[in-house]
Amino acid sequence: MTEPVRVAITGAAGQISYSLAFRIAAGDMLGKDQPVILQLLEIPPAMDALKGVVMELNDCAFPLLAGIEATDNPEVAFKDADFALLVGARPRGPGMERADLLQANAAIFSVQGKALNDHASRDVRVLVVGNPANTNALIARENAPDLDHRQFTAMMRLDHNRALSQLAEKTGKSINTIDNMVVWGNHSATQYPDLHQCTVDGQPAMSLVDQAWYENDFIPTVQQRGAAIIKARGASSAASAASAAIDHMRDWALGSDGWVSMGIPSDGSYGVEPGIVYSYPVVCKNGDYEIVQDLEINAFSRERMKTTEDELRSERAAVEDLLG
Ligand code: NAX
Repeated sequence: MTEPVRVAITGAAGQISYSLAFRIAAGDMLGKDQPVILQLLEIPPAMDALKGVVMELNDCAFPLLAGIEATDNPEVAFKDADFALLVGARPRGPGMERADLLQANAAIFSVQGKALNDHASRDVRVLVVGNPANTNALIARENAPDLDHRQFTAMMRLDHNRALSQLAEKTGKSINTIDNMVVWGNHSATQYPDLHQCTVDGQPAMSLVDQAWYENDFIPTVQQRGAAIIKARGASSAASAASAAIDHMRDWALGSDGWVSMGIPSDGSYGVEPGIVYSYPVVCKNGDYEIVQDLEINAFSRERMKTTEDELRSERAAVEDLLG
């Protein structure tokens, strides 16, 4: 019998987790022969709701679910965790400025970074979903000096999957004919979904669409997709966000089928400021990820990659005092 792995999820009574926890317990993230122990973190006012989630998880009688811990203490939630999905975050309240939001989340993610540093498995893989995801990942990592920076990543996979879906729809081809999709930068409206490297059925994507559609339709649709879903559903993306989180962790642990986009600590590749958590095209194998190097970047792409980098630099500047 394979030993269970420990998967911590924060914001476990929230709407993303209501899909995420169940799919992980069903084996969608780590495979149908890998038992999991879920370690669920919430804040005290949400502990009753979390009890309900635990009751439902039990009622699914998942064969792979080897245990559940529900707690409001990060040190308990992250104890020996092999995977940590940091979903819980402070939402923007009425009248809250962007800087206030960054600060409120910085307070949460610095505590969680310390708890991961002191209690998680030394090989823990961390995915930050809670917004502003890239900068929250930076804060958590700066508060975890005993772990490697590369263990802290931010979720760009939903943006990547949205880009795949828009292109598949436009070209009338299925998702699995598309290769080399890239989303650069920040999980925000400045992100840059780039089709210049992308192919559909082996043909360059840019030869199949016109520049006007690319600039005026594709890029803004992907950038604004979160807002469009809130408008339509009256609530933000949840099942698709959970699915993207599962894709991200599965590929990181088990290997990707080609290129995927991940928010990772910049090593200066493509001239991006080192240290900020920037989305790059990566290939995952042997439990690790590597940036796809030596891509040709034209002036159009360079300008957009810089805009999203500048936003991440300014986010970092706004939380400088909490960086460990
Ligand atoms: P919900 O508000 O439904 O759930 C968040 C949960 O987190 C709540 O139950 C809350 O009690 C809990 N929480 C707050 N502070 C906490 C703390 N310090 N420790 C533990 N739990 C805490 O939000 P949901 O729709 O699930 O979204 C969660 C986060 O994901 C938000 O920040 C959202 O902006 C972000 N998203 C990020 C995406 C990405 O691609 N990176 C896409 C989807 C989503 O918008």
